Amino acid sequence: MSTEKMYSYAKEIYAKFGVNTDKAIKRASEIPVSIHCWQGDDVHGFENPDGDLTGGIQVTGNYPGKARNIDELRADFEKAVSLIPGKKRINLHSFYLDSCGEKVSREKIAPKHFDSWIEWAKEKNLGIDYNPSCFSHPLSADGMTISHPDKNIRDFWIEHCKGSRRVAAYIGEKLGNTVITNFWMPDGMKDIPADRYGARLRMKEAYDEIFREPISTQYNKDAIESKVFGIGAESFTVGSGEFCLGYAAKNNKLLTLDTGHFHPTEYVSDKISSTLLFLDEILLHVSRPVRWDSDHVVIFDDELKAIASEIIRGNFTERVHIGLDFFDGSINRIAAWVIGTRAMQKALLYALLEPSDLLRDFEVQGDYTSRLALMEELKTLPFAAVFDMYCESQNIPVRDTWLSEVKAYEKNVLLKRQ
Ligand code: RNT
Ligand code: ZN
Repeated sequence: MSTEKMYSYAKEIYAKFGVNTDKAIKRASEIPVSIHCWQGDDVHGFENPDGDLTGGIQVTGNYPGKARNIDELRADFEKAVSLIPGKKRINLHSFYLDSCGEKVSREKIAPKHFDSWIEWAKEKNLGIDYNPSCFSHPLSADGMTISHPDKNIRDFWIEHCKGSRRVAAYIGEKLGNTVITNFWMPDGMKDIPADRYGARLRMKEAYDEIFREPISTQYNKDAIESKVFGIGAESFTVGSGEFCLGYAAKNNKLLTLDTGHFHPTEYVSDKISSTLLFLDEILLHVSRPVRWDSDHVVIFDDELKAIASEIIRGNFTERVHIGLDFFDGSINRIAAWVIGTRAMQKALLYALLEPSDLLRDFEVQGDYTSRLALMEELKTLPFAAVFDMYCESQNIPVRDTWLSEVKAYEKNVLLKRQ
């Protein structure tokens, strides 16, 4: 049956619940999703071909064909976004700079190193987001950066972060599109610390210094990301949940909620409504923790649906910035981008197809029977037909037809990279 036929049937069913599927598709297509560049090369960057990934995060797998340079990464990213509906941004780490072969120390990374990214993003109609890279570096080797007890090391990272804000502001101005800069620090300790307060005080003072220079929020907005633990930082992370929430609330920064950065029974979907009472905006790092902060590829699961519903029910699309953060080196990396980002798009559309007012009315009336009954029935409405139409209307492959394109690209491009 054609996509149109299935869609018209679905449209009729959703209309019975007062939901307009055309409008839902249009709204879904307007919500930007920031796709992380680092899925394309296992968080490696272009700084050091032999460098290891450090900072307590890990990529496993050795699937052939990973991008080895800027051109390959861009080509792979272009392939991926051609298979994903909706509005897209690219999220860059500073060690993805274009230094034209020159070695540039992190604290010297400057706006000009992103000129070619800006040109490319304009051409591809992508917004850009940004991150200082405070890991995979000799000066982060003992697990501390901006909270390091050694002032020289601290200052090095503070300089890098200050420079990152300047790069981001430059990109934002050139693109005429605000960049969100995410500050994630790996700082922590494997074993029980003797002075938690001291380390956190150093981190607070470092952030104060990093954010001292006034930069228009028209060009750049700063976000800080908390974390509960990392590999080699199991006993203590300096930038804990309370630290980052407190800092963001007091200093008018965005808080980054990564779905893998909380205890396993805590859910980011539940944190959105609380944090937005005290913060103007937040950034999400949508990931999929499996037993730990494993950064598995995002799938269309219950927590993803719950996150999207919270954003849509509260009408928070201007205040919640959606970024993805997963990395898997054990499967085709382009497929990983497509699977994860299409899952996010599905979740947004799914949430937009919910008759939220009806559910809320049941709740207010205390009719929890109807609330649960309707929530269950909604799960088996013909959602797939609406998602197919969303893809088709944007000239994006419908259902699994994108996979053959990735397989062909693997054969013709990726496997030739050996
Ligand atoms: C690490 C954080 C962080 C990184 C990226 C590469 O646990 O989630 O956001 O994954 O910045
Ligand atoms: Zn993250």
